[in-house]
Amino acid sequence: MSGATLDRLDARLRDNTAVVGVIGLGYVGLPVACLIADSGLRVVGVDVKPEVAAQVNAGTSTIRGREPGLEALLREQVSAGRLRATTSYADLASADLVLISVETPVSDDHQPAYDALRRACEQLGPVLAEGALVVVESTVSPGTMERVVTPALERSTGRVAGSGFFVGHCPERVMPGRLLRNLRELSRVVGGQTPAVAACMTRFYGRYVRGDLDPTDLLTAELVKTVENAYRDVNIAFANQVALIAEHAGGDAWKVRELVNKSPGRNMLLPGAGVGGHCIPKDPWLLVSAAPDDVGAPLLQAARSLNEGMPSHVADLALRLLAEEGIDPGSAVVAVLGYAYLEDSDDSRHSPSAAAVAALEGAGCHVRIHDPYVAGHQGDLGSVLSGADCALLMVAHSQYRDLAPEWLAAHLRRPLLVDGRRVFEPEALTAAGLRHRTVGRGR
Ligand code: SAJ
Repeated sequence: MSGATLDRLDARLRDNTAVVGVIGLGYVGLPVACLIADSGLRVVGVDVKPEVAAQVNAGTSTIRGREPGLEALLREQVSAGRLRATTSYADLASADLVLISVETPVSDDHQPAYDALRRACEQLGPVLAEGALVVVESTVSPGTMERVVTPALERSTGRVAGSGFFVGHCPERVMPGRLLRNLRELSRVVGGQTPAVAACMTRFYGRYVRGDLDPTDLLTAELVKTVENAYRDVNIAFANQVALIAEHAGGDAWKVRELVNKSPGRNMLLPGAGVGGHCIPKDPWLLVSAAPDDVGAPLLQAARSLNEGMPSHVADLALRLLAEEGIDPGSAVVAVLGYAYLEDSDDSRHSPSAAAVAALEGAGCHVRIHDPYVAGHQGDLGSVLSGADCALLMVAHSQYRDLAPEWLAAHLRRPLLVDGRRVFEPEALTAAGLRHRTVGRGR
């Protein structure tokens, strides 16, 4: 039986009559829905949370933190009638193309957790129009499109992929604070079930993406996204490994990095107090899950373990400073500066600070947390520091970079500081009378 073709979708894209569904209106789906509507197509957004659908229809962004231009673009598209949100999958029956951007976390034992993805496929299938194209934008483990998404859609539609409907994978490359800019500017790998599907997808994404659109197959698209983030995790882990060696050897990893990077073809990243966020801690595990079960991916697993160990490492530096002062951890107050996972961001997902706080409290310390961006921790820095026996800097927020070491020393009950991001010049800390440790620097 000759199945449906992509001709109808192509024709509707050309005359701007295509209807696009977006499943999952989070930090990927919402800006994507706005950009597609802004490109002149009608968009139906579906989210499992009624309050999200209601907020979107009211023109109110559901994304925390500052996202330049997002709420204005959302309001414009909603008032123009090009974008509306619902919790009902039935509204996707008119969609010629459906994007899936639901969460794809990993479980505590580092396995892909596809509940949301499977639910989306199961609920979409019964209403999916004949010949529609379904594109997964969520990051998935290599092999997922073939072994999870396609079978789930074939079961729920009762049709065969490649004739009754088509599948694609176009992983997102967003970063909090730059959602719209990244979606418009960055290149995208466009994985199609067939070259014809990939070509149709590039025509669709070309409506709003100004970066390169690189057509390829489904597996390559899955590998590119998980590899690019595993690459970053391994490189951060290398910097942290050098930091641990330098501390023990009595060296300065920061000076070493500066000189190493003068060597052609070197680009050593920054040691630090840990690796947080929604991408880097998770995506390497999605790649690991595609490795052979018996051998795994030891390099990627070791990198994850090393990076996950940095928060407790810097907490331990604080405990050692306290011990050298003869302060019992059980009676010590430690001020943790920074709770977001990234400087000048309010995003605290997978925050390394949470692990550092747990390590300090586990040793008996009383911990105070400050962060200028994270709700609940935005108190006055001076009062958070006063009465503290030690400060542990976890995030290189600008507010902290601008502090004078003398001001820190004057506000702390005891002049002890651990600098987890080398925000300060160690010599300036010493001159201000602080006893201090910096990650990556030996005594
Ligand atoms: N970090 C270090 N040392 C470094 C760089 C980062 O310790 O040299 C830490 C950060 O403090 C943070 C974590 O790693 O806790 C992640 O930082 P990140 O700069 O990688 O920021 P993310 O998590 O927002 O990464 C995103 C990713 N983009 C996408 O997944 C689409 C990543 O691939 C990008 O490289 C990164 O943004 C970017 O720099 O654009």
